Amino acid sequence: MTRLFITFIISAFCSIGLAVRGYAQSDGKRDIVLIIVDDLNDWVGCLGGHPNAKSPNIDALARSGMLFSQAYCNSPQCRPSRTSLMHGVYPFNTGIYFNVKGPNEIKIKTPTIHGFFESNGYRVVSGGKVFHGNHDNFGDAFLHRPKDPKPPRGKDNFNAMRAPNDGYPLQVGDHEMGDYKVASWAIEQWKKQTDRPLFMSIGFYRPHRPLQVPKRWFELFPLQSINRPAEPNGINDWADMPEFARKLARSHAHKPMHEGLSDHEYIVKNDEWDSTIRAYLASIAFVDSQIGRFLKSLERNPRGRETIVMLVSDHGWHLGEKKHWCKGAIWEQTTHIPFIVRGPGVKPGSICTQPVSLIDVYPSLVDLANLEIPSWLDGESIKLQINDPSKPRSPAISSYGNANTSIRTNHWRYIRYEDGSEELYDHRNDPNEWFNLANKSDFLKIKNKLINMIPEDQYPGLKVQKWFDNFQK
Ligand SMILES: [Ca+2]
Ligand SMILES: [Ca+2]
Repeated sequence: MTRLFITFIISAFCSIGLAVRGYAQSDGKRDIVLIIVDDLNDWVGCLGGHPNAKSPNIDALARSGMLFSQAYCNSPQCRPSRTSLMHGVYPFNTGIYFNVKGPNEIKIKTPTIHGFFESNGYRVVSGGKVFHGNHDNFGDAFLHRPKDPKPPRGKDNFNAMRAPNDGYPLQVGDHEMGDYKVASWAIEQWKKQTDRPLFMSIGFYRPHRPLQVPKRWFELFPLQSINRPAEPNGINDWADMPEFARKLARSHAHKPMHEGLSDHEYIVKNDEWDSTIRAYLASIAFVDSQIGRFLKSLERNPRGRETIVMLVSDHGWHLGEKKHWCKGAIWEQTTHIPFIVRGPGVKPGSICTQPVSLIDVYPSLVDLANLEIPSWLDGESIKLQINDPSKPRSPAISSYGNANTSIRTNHWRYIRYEDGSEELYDHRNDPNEWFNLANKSDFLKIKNKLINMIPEDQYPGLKVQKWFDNFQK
């Protein structure tokens, strides 16, 4: 009896000790970690985008929090997507639509998510590729994206203007890779004990091209085991696609053709479809392991605060679906991304199928930090869905220029292009977007409803047709 009583007293004391050390901070503030993966589509286990995909650490994160299974980017390129995410404003409200600068872009004056948290007393640190291109250093610690090792001389196929057939198994250890260094840096930042709560953004670069990672990650995916994306059985997917959509599929983010061939035609001609899928899968498995290294370090909890972890990608990626490659389109495969949140009040293993998009990251993290959401933000917090995943949300809006707009509700995708042509897909029956219903009279009512969701008064932008004229003669 006595021993049991003593054990009880000791364990009660330890529990109190843990509570004080753990979650009883007087200011009630939470640490926040935002992980952004570059060019990662839905080829992760928890989203089921590809049968060969291996992403055990991202999947474990999803199991420990809430997975938003219908999450989208607002722009299918790095610069506009990340600018929109970090400032919390839609591309159609800024004119920032493409990686190339447009003539009408506004200079955003409201603070980035980093600036917001800094002015609210957070220690802000940021490492790896978080912004696209130039940005000022900010916060307490900053790490530029470290460079990656290259293949031996004459073996490097990478050229951003060329087809994405640049997969190569590097003969180096993981520790030589830039993403490994980013994870190590983030682990060190996390360990620092400080009075202030932490806002940390971490940008991982793979599976962005070049698709070059250490050899052992390629070995997880024997070439014979690779599955190509599904194709409609006996139907030409292009048959019901508008001419504008076919041109978009042929384009490579509006870069020149390869001696008259599109990325897809070039890759098929050179029999490099499977090997490129393999290199993309290897790149995902590699980056997943680096994300896992960092997530493991969170178990230490040096500041004793509750922690919110969010993981997203900046846009999706095609590997031959619709005979399209890479980004620069507004179909499911280009826009669908992982979007996971873990933290206090988030039920482990929960899934929300309502649409969410990157515009919602900023207000959601502010809301989850129990701060007031600034009025200039365009997105909506996900707090309502964390409490009840069935609560409806506004559609995800993706822009590729001011007149190429996609509306994604949880059942439908409607696209209107700058020449007025349209696509309409019913995701309940057609998750691959094979059957364009835009010209079918039975669907006129839903189509009109979706058309009404396209924002009016969008900032002007470059016309995509111009690129077609230049590159697809
Ligand atoms: Ca990107
Ligand atoms: Ca089709």
